[in-house]
Amino acid sequence: MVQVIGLRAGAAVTPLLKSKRFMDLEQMPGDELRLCQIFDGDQPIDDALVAVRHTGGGEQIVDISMHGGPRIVQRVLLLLKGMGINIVEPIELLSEGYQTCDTIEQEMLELLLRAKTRNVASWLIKVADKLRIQIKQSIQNIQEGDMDSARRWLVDVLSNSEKVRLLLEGVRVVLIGEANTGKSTLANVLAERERAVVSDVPGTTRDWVEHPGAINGIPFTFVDTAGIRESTEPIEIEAVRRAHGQIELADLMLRVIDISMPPTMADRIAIEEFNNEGDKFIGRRVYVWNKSDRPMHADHKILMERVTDSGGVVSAHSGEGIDHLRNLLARVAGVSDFSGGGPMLITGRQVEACEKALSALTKAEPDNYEAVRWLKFVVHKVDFKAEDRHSGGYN
Ligand SMILES: Nc1nc2c(ncn2[C@@H]2O[C@H](COP(=O)(O)OP(=O)(O)OP(=O)(O)O)[C@@H](O)[C@H]2O)c(=O)[nH]1
Ligand SMILES: [Mg+2]
Repeated sequence: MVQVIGLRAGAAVTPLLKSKRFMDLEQMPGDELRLCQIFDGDQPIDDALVAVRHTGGGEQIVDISMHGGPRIVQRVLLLLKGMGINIVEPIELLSEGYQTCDTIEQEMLELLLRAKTRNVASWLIKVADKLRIQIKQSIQNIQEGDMDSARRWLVDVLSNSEKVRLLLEGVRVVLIGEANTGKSTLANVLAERERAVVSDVPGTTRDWVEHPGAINGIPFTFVDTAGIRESTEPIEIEAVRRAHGQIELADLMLRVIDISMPPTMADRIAIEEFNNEGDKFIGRRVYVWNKSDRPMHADHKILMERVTDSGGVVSAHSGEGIDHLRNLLARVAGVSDFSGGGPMLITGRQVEACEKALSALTKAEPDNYEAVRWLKFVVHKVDFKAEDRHSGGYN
């Protein structure tokens, strides 16, 4: 939703909108919603529901709820900007205290604006305080000569930082498999949304489609790709090439096999790959046999036995096995035990500072002063060069 606020905001946005009924947004009562079309010049670009609120101070607040995705919203923002409307970045909406917060708090607030689930948002709010407390504790440990505790904590917190990326950006699961195995249907079910185009014509999906979803409050993105099959059609060859490109970007690979059809050569090769130690996806693969509501082709039994803890049998239609699959995906991604736990480093800057602190502590002759400085830097970004090494001391 785009919100336009200001004196005569209604009049300002009226040129963008058309509706069946004559519409003067300035006069529109506050308890009405109106269906409009948004125009870029003569070109309609989206439908929108529009409401106008009139504040006591003579300002108007126009809410424009659009139908389309981020690109449409971006286009509307550009149009508004072109009309002289000032675009406010989310960060500017943070409270006035933002500038005076310490750096951990500021970074947390910035990430909070992008949190994809409620769970992640509440985790972020708590994690900043936990981190600050732990950093202070580590500084105190070093000052008291207990370098081991500080080192141990740093090693521990640094080893968790990859998990933070999954929590913030979401786990990326790419669905691959032969055409018509039910990848799009399954991606919809997993994301608990209806979005991708599904049909019984093999080769329906021609490009990859992202379905944002969540498993137990952890964001997941399910990436539906074009079915992998031999084709001489250029568009389809390109789609398959792009599917392979998506595999490279994924955290997990979910292979979908049609249980009701005879296994194909590609299915058999995939089974061989599952336990191939040399493969970079080892431990990050989940295989499912979809369409369990149909009679099973006997040849699959032996293949399934070769894939341990695979994901098993599911039906995107009946829902059989879907809960098990969702839990398995969370487990394989390493986020199933996430309960908010202890402190974590939430930005690259924090990770870098902790790495420097750790390396200062693990030198042949540990540099405690340097370590404390980097730990303090995690909490408060300061310009090191401007600080005199000998003037400040530890505190
Ligand atoms: N019986 C049954 N049919 C299913 C199931 N899942 C998908 N289908 C059907 O299988 C057909 C293919 O499904 P899609 O989801 O389009 O398959 P796809 O793998 O995305 O196909 P491409 O995009 O062509 O590669 C559709 O007719 C679906 O309704 C299932 O669990 N059971
Ligand atoms: Mg598809």
